[in-house]
Amino acid sequence: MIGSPENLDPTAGRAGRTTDLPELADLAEIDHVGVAVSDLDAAVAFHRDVLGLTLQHTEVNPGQGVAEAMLAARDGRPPVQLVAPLGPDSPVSRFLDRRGPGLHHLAYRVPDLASASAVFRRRGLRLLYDSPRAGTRASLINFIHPKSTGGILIELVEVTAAGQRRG
Ligand code: V0V
Ligand code: CO
Repeated sequence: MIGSPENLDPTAGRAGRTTDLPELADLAEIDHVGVAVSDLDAAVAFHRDVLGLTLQHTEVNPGQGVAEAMLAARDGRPPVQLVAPLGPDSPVSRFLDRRGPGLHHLAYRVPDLASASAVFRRRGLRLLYDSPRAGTRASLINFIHPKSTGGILIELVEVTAAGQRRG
């Protein structure tokens, strides 16, 4: 089921915002774009040495089954998050098997993940987790299933005080 935007009124409030909905999930900005890779070192080398992005951060996230690297064009701009599977049970491993390397998810930052998740759940979207889980740099994360969004795996990210970064 794809969430239907029947309440979208492009003339109201912030351009194109759904102001007549009773509540807003409050997507703030794009936090990062996730890219699935099979060889993290090779992908980092390409994005850094060929594309010229700056490597900002690397981390292993056993809960998500990935090793990751964040690279950005400029400090303060949304990074690309390269995610490589830690093993065959990783969701990224299934993705690579089925589709091969490439765009994997789009992450939006929200001020309050629990309430944003609740808003989208009430709108009928399929949230993957009942409660927030650990993301990169001490963030809290949840995902909206691609079947609810027209084919995009959407990640919701709440930056915590412990993991303060750009902006
Ligand atoms: C699967 N599908 C996708 C997709 N992955 N579509 C778009 N983008 C993706 N990334 C499609 C797939 O082609 C099938 O469509 C359908 O979804 C299958 O859904 P499923 O049977 O429910 O499940 P799986 O086994 O394909 O798994 C999909 C989900 C899984 C989304 C449930 O990947 C998952 O749990 N993801 C959340 C965790 C994750 O991805 N972590 C890695 C990033 P057809 O063929 O049936 O039409 S970690 C991260 O970002 C971190 C740590 C961070 O930012 O802090
Ligand atoms: Co991510």
